[in-house]
Amino acid sequence: MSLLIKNGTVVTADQSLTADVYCEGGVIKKVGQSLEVTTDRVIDAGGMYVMPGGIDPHTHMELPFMGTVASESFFTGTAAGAAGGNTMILDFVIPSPKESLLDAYKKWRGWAEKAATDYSFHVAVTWWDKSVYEDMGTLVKKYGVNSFKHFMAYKGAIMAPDETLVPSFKRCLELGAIPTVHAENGELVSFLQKEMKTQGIMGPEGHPQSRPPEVEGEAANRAIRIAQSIGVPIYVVHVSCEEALEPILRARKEGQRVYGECLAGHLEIDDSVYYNKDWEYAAAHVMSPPFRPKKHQASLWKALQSGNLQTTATDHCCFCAEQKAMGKEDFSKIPNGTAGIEDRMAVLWDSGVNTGRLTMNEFVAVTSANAAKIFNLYPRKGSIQAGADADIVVWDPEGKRTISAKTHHQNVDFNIFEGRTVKGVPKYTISRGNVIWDDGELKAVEGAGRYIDRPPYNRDYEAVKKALVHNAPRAVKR
Ligand code: URQ
Ligand code: ZN
Ligand code: ZN
Repeated sequence: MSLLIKNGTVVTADQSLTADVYCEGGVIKKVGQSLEVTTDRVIDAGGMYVMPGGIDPHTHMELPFMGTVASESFFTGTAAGAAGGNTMILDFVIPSPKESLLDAYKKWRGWAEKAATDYSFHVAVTWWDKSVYEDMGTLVKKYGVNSFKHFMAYKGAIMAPDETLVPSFKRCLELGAIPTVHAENGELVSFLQKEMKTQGIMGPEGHPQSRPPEVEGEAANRAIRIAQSIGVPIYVVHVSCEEALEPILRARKEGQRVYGECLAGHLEIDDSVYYNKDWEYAAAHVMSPPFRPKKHQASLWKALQSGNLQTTATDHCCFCAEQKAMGKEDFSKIPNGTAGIEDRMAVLWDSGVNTGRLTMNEFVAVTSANAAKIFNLYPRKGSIQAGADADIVVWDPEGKRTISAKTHHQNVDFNIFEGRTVKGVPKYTISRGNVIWDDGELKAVEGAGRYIDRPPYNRDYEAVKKALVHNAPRAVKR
């Protein structure tokens, strides 16, 4: 299958230029002026932008969690993502405590075979012993994993305490992998949840009050300091508030390799949702970290604009009303998670590019290229150049859409952006040269997606150790 995208403006993280793009065999073959080629299909992209397909670095398709399973499958979720301009996801393998990381990885690989677009996995370290140490090595060396997740929240379930974080971060350094963290102090959350209930607060409003910004700020700071002490880079997922931004900004100012992600939801939605009289509406917004008071949104936007947060994601983890109702009598039992994979790019374009907060090039950086670079997928993904995978979105800046659960393709009965009109929508989404979102028609194919290996960053640990001059051990001869 070959495809020529003509008359468009190619927009990458680095430049914008008028150029045609010719794809064949799933890869981009040529980018240039007035290309003359024979081709199976021509898309006229006049007046539109030809950009790298979105990469969502944070999703949880069909996640078993809090006694239920997320309602979005790898097929329906990646298909909905394509309708929103996405061509790749990075999902999470989350072993139960004492479950072999390798067994969990193979289980998730089986589930993901139905994906409609390409995918890769972060693997969570939810417990620690010698076998975890070994499995991390096997996952890096044999299975193309180069990022390991640590949930500092969810005490009694998947929480990684310091005695797990420290050896796991060290192992990441040895392997040339990057540790990532969900930064909330799980001990404090557990304590504050009990405090809420003691005061008789059992509704969804108890959720944000049991995980205030300082609970996230403490964990973000602790994880960043642990990474600094060990000399390993770190990636903080779903940064939601000023208290978590503060340690990131401080560390980056000191030259520490700290990367941060923010969610489209946290940029646009505030904590008033939890005080809505309608229980179902409030519960539908229960996710962690919770949506925050409005002032945090402006700080997140500034951090994105200044390059202090590098990626945007969705944390797409869907639970329908009857699943959320598991917490009807107790907010701490409401399965945590909200959707977003179909709306992230349009919401970011509307609130970012249309308002002047982001240039189009910065939009590409934060929705695709930066995630590709941080997780070692670039330029195969996140770029428009000969040799890259033909993962492309043709963006119509004049197109409009009103977001609604009634019309979205996500397999969930609620949309946190319900009723919002956006200007700027994907006209075509191309996954490895196949047009799977075709001017409003979804043509995603179950199982067409491919697992993408991500090589480690630096195999030479000795060289890395030597570079850690600030930690150089000093011995005294006595
Ligand atoms: O914590 C996460 O990232 C997963 C379990 C999704 N749920 C959520 O509330 N963010
Ligand atoms: Zn999380
Ligand atoms: Zn998550």
